[in-house]
Amino acid sequence: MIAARIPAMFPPASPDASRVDSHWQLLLIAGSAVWVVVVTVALVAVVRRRRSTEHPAGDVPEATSGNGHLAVGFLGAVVPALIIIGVMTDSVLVLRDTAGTGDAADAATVVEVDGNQFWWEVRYPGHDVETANEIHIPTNQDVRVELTSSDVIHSFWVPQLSGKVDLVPGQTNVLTLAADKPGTYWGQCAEYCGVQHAWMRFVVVAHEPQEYAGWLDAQARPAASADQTDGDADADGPAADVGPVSEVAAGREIFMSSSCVYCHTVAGTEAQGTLGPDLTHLASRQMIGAGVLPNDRKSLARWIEHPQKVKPGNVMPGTDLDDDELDALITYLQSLE
Ligand code: HEC
Ligand SMILES: [Cu+2]
Repeated sequence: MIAARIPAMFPPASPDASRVDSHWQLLLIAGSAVWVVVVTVALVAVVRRRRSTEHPAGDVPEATSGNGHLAVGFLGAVVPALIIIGVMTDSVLVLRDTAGTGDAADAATVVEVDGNQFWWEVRYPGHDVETANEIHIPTNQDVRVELTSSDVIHSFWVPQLSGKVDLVPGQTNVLTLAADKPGTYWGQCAEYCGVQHAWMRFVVVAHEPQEYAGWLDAQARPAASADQTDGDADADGPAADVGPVSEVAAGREIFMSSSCVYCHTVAGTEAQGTLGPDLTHLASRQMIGAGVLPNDRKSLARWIEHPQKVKPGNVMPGTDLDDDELDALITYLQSLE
C-alpha cells in the first residue's frame, strides 16, 4: 500500500504536460542566460569603474562615446525586446497547443468527476462503475473528463498530466487527460474548499487499453462477497441453524444493519446510499479518505471508529462497535475486491 504523495510536476507524463514542461525549460534557459549576461556586465562595470577612478578626474571613460550609446541602446532595448517576443510567442503557442485538446468532444473514453467536501466521486458513463478518489484511464488516448461539484468550488489538478480546471456547482467543465504510459499519477484539489481541502487528494491510474477494458468489466460486477453468496452464509436456510457463519457474512450483517447503508452503496446489496463514496470495490483501492490513510486493516479500523479524528470536519460520523464487530466489518470491507 502506498502513502499519499504530494503531487509534483516532474516528470511530465502527457503531451500537454510535456508542452508546458518544454516551455518552462525555455523560460529557465532564457532567464538564466539573461541573468548571466547582466551579472557579467555589472561586474565588468564595477571593475572598470574602479580602474577609472584611479585616473585623475576628467579622464572620461569611453562609455560616453557614440559607439557606447549604440551598444547601450542595443543591449538595453533591442535584445530584451527580442527575448520577450520569443518567449511570448512560445507562451501563445503553448496555450494554443494545450487548449486545442480542451474538450476532446469525440473522445472514446469519458469520465465524470463530481467534487464533494472532501472527496472525489468518479463515474464511467455507459458502464455501471463508480469509484472514489481514483480515476482509471487507458493510456495514449484523450480522455474527456467532465467536472462538476455537489457543494462548493473545487479544482481538479494532476500536475504530471494536465493543467487545472475548476469544478463549479451547477455547471460542467471539461478537461482532457492523457497519459503516455501506465502508472499512478497524484492529483490534488487546487481550490480551497473547507477545512479538509488539503486531504482532498486522488490518483489517476493509467492502464494499457486492454487492461483498462478488463478493469472496467471487473468493476461493473458486484464483488463476489457483496451479498449472501458464499457457501457458509446461506441466507435462504434457517440462518441460526447453519452453524458458525463466516466472518465475512458476520461483517456484512453488521454493515447492512448499521448507518453505513444510508451513505454508502455496495452494488448487489440493499446498501444504496449516495452521500459517501461507493464501496462496491473498496478493497481494490489504494487509499481511503482521499489520501489520508492507506487502505489496510489498521487504517480502516481507525477510520470507521474515529473518522473525525483522522479527518476532522469530514461528513462521516464515527461508529461505536465492539472489537469483534469491528473486526468482522473490516473483513467484509476487505472482501469487496
Ligand atoms: C453520514 C454519512 C455516512 C455514514 C453514516 C457512514 N459513512 Fe463512510 N463515508 C462517508 C463520507 C462522506 C466519506 C468520505 C469522507 C472523505 O473522504 O472526506 C466516507 C468514507 C468512508 C470510507 C472510505 C472510502 C474511500 O474510498 O475513501 C469507508 C471505508 C467508509 N466510509 C465506511 C463506512 C462504514 C463501514 C460505515 C458504517 C459503520 C460508514 N462508512 C458510515 C459518509 C458516511
Ligand atoms: Cu479543495
